[in-house]
Amino acid sequence: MQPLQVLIPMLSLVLLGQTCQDTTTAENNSKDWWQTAQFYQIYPRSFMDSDGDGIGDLNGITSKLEYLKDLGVTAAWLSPIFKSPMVDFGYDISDFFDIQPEYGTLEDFRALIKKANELDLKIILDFVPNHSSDENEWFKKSVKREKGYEDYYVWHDGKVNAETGEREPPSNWLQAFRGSAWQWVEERQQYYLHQFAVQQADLNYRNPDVVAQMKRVLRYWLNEGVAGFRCDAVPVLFEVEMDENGQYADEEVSGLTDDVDSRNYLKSELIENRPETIDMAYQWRTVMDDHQRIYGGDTRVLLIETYAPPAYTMQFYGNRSVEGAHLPFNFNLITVPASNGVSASSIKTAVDNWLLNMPAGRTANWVIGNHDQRRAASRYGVANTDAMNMLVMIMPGGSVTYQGEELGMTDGWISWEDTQDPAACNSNQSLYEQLTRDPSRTPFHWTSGTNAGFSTATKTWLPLAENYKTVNVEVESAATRSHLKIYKALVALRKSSKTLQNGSTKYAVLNENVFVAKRYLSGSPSIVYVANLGSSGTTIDLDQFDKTLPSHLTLQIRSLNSTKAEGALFERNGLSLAAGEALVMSAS
Ligand SMILES: *[C@@H]1O[C@H](CO)[C@@H](O)[C@H](O)[C@H]1NC(C)=O
Ligand SMILES: *[C@@H]1O[C@H](CO)[C@@H](O)[C@H](O)[C@H]1NC(C)=O
Ligand SMILES: *[C@@H]1O[C@H](CO)[C@@H](O)[C@H](O)[C@H]1NC(C)=O
Ligand SMILES: *[C@@H]1O[C@H](CO)[C@@H](O)[C@H](O)[C@H]1NC(C)=O
Ligand SMILES: *[C@@H]1O[C@H](CO)[C@@H](O)[C@H](O)[C@H]1NC(C)=O
Ligand SMILES: CC(=O)N[C@H]1CO[C@H](CO)[C@@H](O)[C@@H]1O
Ligand SMILES: [Ca+2]
Ligand SMILES: [Ca+2]
Repeated sequence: MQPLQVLIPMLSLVLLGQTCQDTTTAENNSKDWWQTAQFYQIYPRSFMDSDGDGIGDLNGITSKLEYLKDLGVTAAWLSPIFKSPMVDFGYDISDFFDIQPEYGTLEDFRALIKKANELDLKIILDFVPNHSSDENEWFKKSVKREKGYEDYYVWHDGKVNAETGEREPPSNWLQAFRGSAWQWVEERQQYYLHQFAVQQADLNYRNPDVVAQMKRVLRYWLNEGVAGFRCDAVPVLFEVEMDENGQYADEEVSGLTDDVDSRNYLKSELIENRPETIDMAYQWRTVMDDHQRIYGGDTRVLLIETYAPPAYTMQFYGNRSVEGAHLPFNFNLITVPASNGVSASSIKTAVDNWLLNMPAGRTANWVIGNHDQRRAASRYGVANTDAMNMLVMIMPGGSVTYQGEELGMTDGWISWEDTQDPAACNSNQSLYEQLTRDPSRTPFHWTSGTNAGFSTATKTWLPLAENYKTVNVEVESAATRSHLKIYKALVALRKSSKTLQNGSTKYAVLNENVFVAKRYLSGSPSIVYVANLGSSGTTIDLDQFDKTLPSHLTLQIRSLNSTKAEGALFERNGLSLAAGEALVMSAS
């Protein structure tokens, strides 16, 4: 009996592996919703304030869902809305099963889901698995070593310095917001680990109770009707295990900076990108799939936040026998060197980094901004706003918009006195502007009126960006041409073009400033994208890119300052492009 029992599971594992491999290599052109989706990130604190306290909230979001519908968005993902002392603006959760009171109630959340369902919009929540707030009940119980909670967090006695006899942290590890990753707790007489702020204690994923508890969190919100999760800071989930003496090894010095408080001062090999983390993502995928199998409905998605190297990031997709995240976020366009401008070759490198490393049969995705980065228009240059929005929309797979990118919103300027972000507050007045994430978190611009129509309060939680009177939904909707109208045209094209949904992709750098891409599908018109990212005009011959293109291309969508006419035909050779001009053309 014994050998047979062992054999059967092994056999089915092998068969399962083969079946999955066939599916991924087979030509499968019918796409699931998330594979061509337009995702839109809402930063709830700054989207819409319904009750005049200067802080965005759930009812505010609900009141603006029609705007998202009108944009053509498929799914909105909300940055954390859970109960939180707001040390890291919701990324420090004190109750994973409840809503932050200043954002609303569970009833408000249900109303939001109901309205979204009516509009056929999907809602995705932010899952913050790595840590909880130090005000979470779990943490309080763990401090007291209450039964069942003793090992909920990563606790350690620390080391005794042989020379001074004084107690020191267990290792030299640094937190993301400057300083040691270890914090002493007098009551428990131990240190706890925090990869982010002191108030964000790392959960202990080597404890099966923690793993089970966090799956409960996922199921709880799936039961409330969400379409999936975007998982925060996943690569830091697991740290290296203790050695045989019960000690944690030190990270080596990286040589990247001489600022000993900065995370970059050390390598992050022991505290990031561990293999155990990948498997946890696979387990969460099973939670998503099980939920759909039991309750029916559309695929529940798992999106993963990772800034890791491709060899690590790509593993999140799954392997031959196990499915992983639907989409590990592609941050390559975010991490390209860009400061009020960007080069065509770095765009190509970013695209290569994803498409050349992505396993066969997986779905790509494109992200140009989020609440941790300077705004896209500020980084790539205002003149390249449309070029970048076009790029994320014409490339294959899912595309992600951070609120305001559709308007070309730029960074707000925040004084040291008004600074809110812990990443900046933990530094000083001369350093904070390099570290702050506040400029991309300023309130959304709805109108030219008071507080850009975001709030009726006398003071909003962060000041508004100065240009809100000209860069806003009201003005851009009324204008004949605007970033907003171009964005909408792009979404509409994505939805109607078989080529953009199902086609293959080819791309190149034509000269130092021009990036060009083609999407093609047999029986359907090809789509050609050209962008002059430079600060002077140029003329290109598309022959150098693709000799199979027809001699003339039809202009479909042009960047704001382009003087060409939509619907007009352009010769593929001798095509002139002004500085910042970007075009989407079709070729039948
Ligand atoms: C093709 O992909 C879709 C969406 O992922 C899936 O529902 C369908 O079962 C797949 N078809 C085949 C033949 O594999
Ligand atoms: C796929 O991942 C699972 C779970 O982490 C692992 O057990 C298995 O060995 C992996 N298989 C392959 C082929 O890499
Ligand atoms: C369009 O041109 C105007 C006038 O030259 C300039 O101020 C503006 O920044 C340009 N906008 C874009 C998006 O290139
Ligand atoms: C701010 O911090 C940096 C780095 O720790 C230091 O060099 C600088 O002198 C500080 N400036 C002020 C005004 O405290
Ligand atoms: C993609 O191709 C498949 C199979 O040819 C087809 O069923 C599907 O409708 C196509 N999708 C679009 C958006 O055209
Ligand atoms: C892009 C993003 O969501 N970044 C978050 C990563 O996680 C830390 C800690 O939870 C947050 O501070 C960031 O905002
Ligand atoms: Ca409010
Ligand atoms: Ca961790």
